Amino acid sequence: MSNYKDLPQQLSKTRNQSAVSELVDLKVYDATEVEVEQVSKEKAKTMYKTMWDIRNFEENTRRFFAAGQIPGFVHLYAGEEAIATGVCANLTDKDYITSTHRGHGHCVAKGGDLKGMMAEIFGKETGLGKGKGGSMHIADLDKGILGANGMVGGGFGLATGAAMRNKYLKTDSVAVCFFGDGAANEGNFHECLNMASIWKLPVIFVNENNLFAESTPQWYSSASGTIAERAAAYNMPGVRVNGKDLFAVYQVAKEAVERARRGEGPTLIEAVTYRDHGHFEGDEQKYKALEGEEKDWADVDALDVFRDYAIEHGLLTEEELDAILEESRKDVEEAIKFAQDSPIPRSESLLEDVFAD
Ligand SMILES: Cc1ncc(C[n+]2csc(CCOP(=O)(O)OP(=O)(O)O)c2C)c(N)n1
Ligand SMILES: [Mg+2]
Repeated sequence: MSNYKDLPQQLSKTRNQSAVSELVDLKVYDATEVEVEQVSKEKAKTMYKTMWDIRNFEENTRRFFAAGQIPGFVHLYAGEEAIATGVCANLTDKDYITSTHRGHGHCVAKGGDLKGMMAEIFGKETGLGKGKGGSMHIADLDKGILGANGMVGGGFGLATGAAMRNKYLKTDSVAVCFFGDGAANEGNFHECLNMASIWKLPVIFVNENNLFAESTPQWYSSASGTIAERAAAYNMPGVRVNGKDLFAVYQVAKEAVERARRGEGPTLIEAVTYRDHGHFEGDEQKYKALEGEEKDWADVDALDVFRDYAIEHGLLTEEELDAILEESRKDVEEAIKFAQDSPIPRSESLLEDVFAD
C-alpha cells in the first residue's frame, strides 16, 4: 500500500520501448483522474462487497485445496479483484463475459452464485456444472457467464461471436473478453480484434496483465512495449489502466461499454496488476523476483486502496466498510458449508448432458 501513490508513474513505464509506443496516444488512467463523486454510495458498497467476496472465496479455496477437499487444479484470482469488479459493475445479466483458467473472480463479479460456484469447485452435484467441470469450467448462461476456460486465448472467439450475435439481433448488449498477458500472444487475439473492428462489434477486450504467464515475464514474451498499443493496429482505442485501482478500472470500462452500446465498436483495455499467489496452487514461484517494479505491484492491495480512497472522499465510513467485510465472510462461509454438505455426482450422471436432444 505504501507505494500506491507511485504507481501511476510506474504504469507509464514500458520495458520494451517499441516504435509504436511512441506513435500511439495511449491513455493511462489512475484514480486521480476519475470523478469518484460520480459513483453512488450504493454502487461503491456493491463493488467493495464483490471485491471481498472474491478475496474470501479465493483464500478459502486455497485453504480447502491444501486440505485435500478440492479435486483437480486451481488458479487463484486473489490480487486481481479490482479488474473483474470494476468491469462487471458496468454490465447487466444480458451482457456476456468470457473468462479464463483464473476465472473465479470474473464469475463472482458477474453475479455467479457463490454456493453453486463453490460446490462446482468441490466437485459436487449441486455445482453450477453439476460437479463435472470444476474450477476451470464454471459457467452460468442465465448470468451471461459463457464460461471459465482451460484453453489460453479460448475466450476471444467466444466473446467476438457473442458480440456478433448481439449486433445481429439488434440488442444493446455487449460482450467482455477477459484474457491474460500470455493469451495476448495467441493468434486468436489478432484474428478476433481485427474482425471485431471491421464489423464494429460491441466487444471489450480486457487484458489482465499480471506480469507473468506461468513463470514467463511479460516483458520477455511481448515484442510490443505495452499490450494496449496493439489496439492501433486494429483501429480501435487502446487504454492502459492501473488494475489495482477499482475506480480507475470502473471508469475506463464504463467508457468502453458505453462506446460499444452506442454501436461504435470494440476497445482494448490493458489493466496492469499482480497475482497474490502462484500460477496454480502448489507453484513454488521460484521465478518471482519480488524486487523493483514487481515488488511495487506486489505490495499494493486493491482492497486497501479502495478503502483508503472511499474514506478519504467521504464515500463510505469505516463502520460501513467493516460491515461489508463481515457480510462477505458470512456469505462465503455459507457457500463452503453448502459445498461440503452436498453429495458427489451420481455415477449415472456421467452419461447425462453429453449429447443434445
Ligand atoms: C492453448 C493453451 N496453451 C497453453 C496452455 C498452458 N497454460 C495454462 S495457463 C498458461 C499461462 C497463461 O498466462 P496468462 O495468459 O498471462 O494468464 P495468467 O495465468 O497470468 O492469468 C499456460 C501457458 C493452455 N492451457 N492452453
Ligand atoms: Mg499473466
